[in-house]
Amino acid sequence: MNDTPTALAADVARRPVRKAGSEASGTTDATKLRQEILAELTYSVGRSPETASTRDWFVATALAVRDRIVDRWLLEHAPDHARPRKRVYYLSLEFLIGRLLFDALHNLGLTDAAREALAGLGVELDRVREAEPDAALGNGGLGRLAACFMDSMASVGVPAFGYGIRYDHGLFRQGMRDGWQQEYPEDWLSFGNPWEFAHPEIDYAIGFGGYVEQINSGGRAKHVWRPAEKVDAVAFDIPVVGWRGKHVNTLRLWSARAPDPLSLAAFNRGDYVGALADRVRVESISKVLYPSDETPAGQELRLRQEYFFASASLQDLVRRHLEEHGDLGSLPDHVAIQLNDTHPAIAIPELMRILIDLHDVPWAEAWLITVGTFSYTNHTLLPEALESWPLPLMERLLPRHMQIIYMINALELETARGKRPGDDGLLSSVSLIDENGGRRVRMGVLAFIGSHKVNGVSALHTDLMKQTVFRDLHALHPDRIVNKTNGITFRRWLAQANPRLTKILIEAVGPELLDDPERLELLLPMADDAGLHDALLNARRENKVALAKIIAERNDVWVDPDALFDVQIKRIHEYKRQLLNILETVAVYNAIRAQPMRAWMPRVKIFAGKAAASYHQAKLIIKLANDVARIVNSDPTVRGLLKVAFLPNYNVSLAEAIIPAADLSEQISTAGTEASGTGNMKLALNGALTIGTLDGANVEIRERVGDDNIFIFGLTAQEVQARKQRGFNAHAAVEASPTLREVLDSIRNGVFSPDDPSRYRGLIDGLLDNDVFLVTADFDAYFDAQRSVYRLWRDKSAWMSASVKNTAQVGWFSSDRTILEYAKEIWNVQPSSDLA
Ligand code: 26V
Repeated sequence: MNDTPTALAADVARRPVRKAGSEASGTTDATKLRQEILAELTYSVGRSPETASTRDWFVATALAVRDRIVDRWLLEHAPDHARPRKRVYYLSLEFLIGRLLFDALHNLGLTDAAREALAGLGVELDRVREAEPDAALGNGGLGRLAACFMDSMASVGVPAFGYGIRYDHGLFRQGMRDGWQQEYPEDWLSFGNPWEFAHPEIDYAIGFGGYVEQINSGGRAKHVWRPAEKVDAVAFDIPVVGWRGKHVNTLRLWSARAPDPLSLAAFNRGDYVGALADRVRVESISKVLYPSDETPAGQELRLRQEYFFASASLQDLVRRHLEEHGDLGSLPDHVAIQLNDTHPAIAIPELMRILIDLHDVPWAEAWLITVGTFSYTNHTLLPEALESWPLPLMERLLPRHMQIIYMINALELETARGKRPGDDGLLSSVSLIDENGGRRVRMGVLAFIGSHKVNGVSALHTDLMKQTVFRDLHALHPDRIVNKTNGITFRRWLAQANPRLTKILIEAVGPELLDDPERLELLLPMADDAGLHDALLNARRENKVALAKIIAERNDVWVDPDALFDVQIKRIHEYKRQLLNILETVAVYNAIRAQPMRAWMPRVKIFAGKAAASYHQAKLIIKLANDVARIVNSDPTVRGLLKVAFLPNYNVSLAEAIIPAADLSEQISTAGTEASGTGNMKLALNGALTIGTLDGANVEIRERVGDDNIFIFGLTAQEVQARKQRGFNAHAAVEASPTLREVLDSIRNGVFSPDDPSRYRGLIDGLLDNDVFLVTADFDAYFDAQRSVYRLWRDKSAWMSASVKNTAQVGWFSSDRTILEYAKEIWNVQPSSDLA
């Protein structure tokens, strides 16, 4: 056969391969895949190979790959599919999934076939990969965790639906203007989404507002909610294929539609804008992802989003359950609903309403069903991030839910009174209604009491939950809080992101590694093997060259791939202490300037992350990083030995480029504030050494990799608490540290902001007056830990040995392990990998 693109297209046109049948599924034959891609290009995209853009090739490839997934997917969801196993419904307002092409190719074992198929058409797979927009339907850790969990549930065979919102616009695109963050709208759907199936026939009416009517139904009082307003929730499904293509789950995202496309009356009056006004207002619900903020979510639209997706998801799963099992009494036997933070917690009173008002289930039974079905994950202890809603807003938007919440509260308080008579402090702390400063509904309390299990995301975080925010609820329900330390999918964060490292690891411990990441431990006896070190160093260097190229393109800064790449990538927040890292950078800069001719070791400080649009302090920290970068990078005394780069628009794809090139991983939050962290796991897996505080999952990383292979510094969570109680004085800490003093003086006096010398006066004075996150308290310890880093870096083989020991001992942080723990201890679901 003539293999030129045109000849192939003609051939395909004669024998179109529209759908991969069962015989085609799983084949890794490049020729067949090439025909399928060409068929999609021709019949679905409507382009010829000669005129196709890279994006067209991406769409055609994605559609061809999607076809391979669909047969298995439909099989698993067939109505006559044996006896359906218990399912998990993962409710999350965020799914930070990133690009999907390599996920699907890798899990189906088609990456090489796709590369070959496209190469035969003169198209490069890596360019096609870049044409896919990042699906950024999340803010950070919580959303990325949901995406890793979707991959792991499909991989270990936990039947699951992820439920969320199909935002038209995901997290804003971050631009830089003169070092200041600028937010631009993100438009991932502008060219369509080849992974999704629109299901306009799956739609549910979601009510808002109105009033509750009490009617007499056969002698019993019955409540009927008469909403003033209705919004339709329409389903869009993305199939999620697991490792080796064995299982396919569904990510079902809801989009808001107005029941009426326009007001004809207004249109006929000539009011064309007014004719669309209602529709625009209603559809704004799924318009844009809510950015996480330093201020509590106070806006009505956010509450509407929460109820919209919680209600649609519950209506959907209740309908499915009734079809399959007939009655709602058995719901907890067949359904586990996981609440990803409190954002979907309104689902608890919604299920109560469905049971009581729509299905006549008595209260006590309804409550048992509800608690048996729900469980809740907490992701933060920061008081400002704990959700609560003003009573008047709740009363107005969800009047029936408010009645149910009052009733839940009354019963819970009665139980509490029974257990601890006369303890009024306890009663006000476990009440669903916060009476301090404007009455509000506490969503954390609602999620806690409506769930049979509540989990933290690292051992330390879970302990702190028991001691702080949930202390009294924990005393009343001592078996409810459990720990489920987070994990990451190794398929994305090792195999896809770092193929060079993966190849070496497979050669060292065997291909079974891809099924069982704990096999990485087999590397341990080779930790000092010079040949292995060389191979790893070469792979790392190539990754660093690739990152250096990105830094040159985006920041116009040249960095030396042989320098130590010191990386801090995460949301910009005061508690994560990017400022501490910048202060140390300035200290090094001062030291180089003081003794320019000393043998300084080349290092590159790499930052990336977004700040919430209204978080002024975080945006100022970004500006400071950029100001320091500008001065340091262009100072001839530094001679390129220290470089600073703030890479704009951090997202999943940029993380995939940075993590394989990192030598040092910055995990330096104030102890007790970072619930877990997951970037820490990704970086350690890829061989970076961690410099970090005893916070979140760092504690468990240290337990596994050993004290000698991690740089731990600073106050512990307990010490932080004690210092704060005593009243911490930053002035004293600064007086005790000449290095820190010089650093703060130089920033305060405008050394890095000659165009506006007072720019950082407020920042530095604020730090001295009220150092909430104890940056100054930990500075010296951090500075010393950085010196230990450089001492080890000088000894290449000692460094590489520590690096190997990191990779070897973090297999436990696979999200497959996390999901198996949830399945066993929270959901009571049997994963198919456990089935005979
Ligand atoms: C808060 C808000 C409040 C305003 C509206 C939107 C919004 C969205 C998110 C949040 C809180 C985010 C909490 C979060 O992302 N926590 C992170 O969860 C990770 C996964 O468990 C964990 O690794 C991180 O340590 C933790 O910060």
